[in-house]
Amino acid sequence: MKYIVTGGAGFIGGNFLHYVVDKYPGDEWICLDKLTYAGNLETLAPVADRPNYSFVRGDIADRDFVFELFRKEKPDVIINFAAESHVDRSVSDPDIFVKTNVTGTVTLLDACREFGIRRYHQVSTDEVYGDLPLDRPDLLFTEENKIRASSPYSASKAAADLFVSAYHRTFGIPASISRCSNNYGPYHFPEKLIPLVISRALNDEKIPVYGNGANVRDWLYVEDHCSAIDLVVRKGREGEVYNIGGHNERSNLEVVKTILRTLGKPESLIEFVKDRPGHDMRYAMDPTKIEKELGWKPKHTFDSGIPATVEWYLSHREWWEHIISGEYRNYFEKQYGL
Ligand code: NAD
Ligand code: TDX
Repeated sequence: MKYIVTGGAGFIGGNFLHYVVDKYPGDEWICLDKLTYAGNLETLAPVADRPNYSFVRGDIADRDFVFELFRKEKPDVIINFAAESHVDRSVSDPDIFVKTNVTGTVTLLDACREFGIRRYHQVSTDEVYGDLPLDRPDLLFTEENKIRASSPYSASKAAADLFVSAYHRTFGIPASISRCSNNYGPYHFPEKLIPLVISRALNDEKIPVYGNGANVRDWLYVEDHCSAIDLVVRKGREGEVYNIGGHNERSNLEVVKTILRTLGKPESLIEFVKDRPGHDMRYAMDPTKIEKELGWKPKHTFDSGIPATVEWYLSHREWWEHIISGEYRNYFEKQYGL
């Protein structure tokens, strides 16, 4: 089988390729990535020399390019990780989120219509369900929840999901969707909370916490997300949505304090800053469907995943130091003024 993995030079797509390329040596894996600020070929170094892996640079929203690639490669499966993924950037520049996340997804679906496909899989997010209140811990997102996006990022991911479902129903595209909670782990770009805290604390720099730090996220170690996607693509039913999450809810302040404790750094590094506009209060996933139907189970808890992640950032300083010394520095100064 021939797979095209879009966005494979990013955080989750990169970890996914590390997970599958050696596990399935009889399959062919093509990474398609535009290499935006978030894409990094250094992330793909662990698989770069494998005979069943190759890389092609391109934009999923470029119709001519995508159609030509499908004509040439005749892929069996598309797994679409490619996206603009940072909520704060979607607040300052929504347009690119529409281009990549919506137009890019529709372009891939149109190529699937034109050339045929065995499976199209859309990597989506819990953020399409909006948020939950802090005072109702009994409430979790199920696949039946309404789509209710809050940010331009989540609106663009929700729109993409609706196109995937519509193309399944109208054109019979054999498509599936998975919606995962917040990921963390190796190769996570340091604009996101956990790698931002680790990289800044290691340099004894201030840690910006939005609002009062009470917002809750449901954290999943990235390898567990990868195993779930692998299962859904191989065994999940067409036309279905699968929620992915590991019941690891933590407030942002708890997350920051846990990392500081793990690194032996003082809590005085914490600086409360202006809140994110429209900031979602709480995400919490109910993964019962994927557990019961496909037998998926996460291997990691927050208590085992955080030390493993901190350890990875300590032993891969060159990976993130390259990033924070580049274009990202300008973004950080504009976003936080710190
Ligand atoms: P990321 O920002 O780290 O990586 C995105 C990748 O997509 C980069 O390599 C980038 O170069 C590439 N890309 C961007 N625009 C492109 C385009 N137009 N054409 C081709 N490639 C393009 O993102 P991530 O955190 O790895 O997220 C991957 C997917 O998982 C996204 O669809 C995201 O919505 C979803 N998701 C992320 C999380 C999370 O916690 N990070 C949780 C749930 C779902
Ligand atoms: O500097 C910060 N300070 C802070 O308090 C940053 C960057 C974040 N935060 C807060 C905002 C959120 O409540 O931490 C929480 C996590 O923030 P992010 O790491 O930006 O993630 P989030 O907005 O929850 O979205 C992530 O999970 C769902 C991914 O970036 C999305 O791509 C995914 O769909």
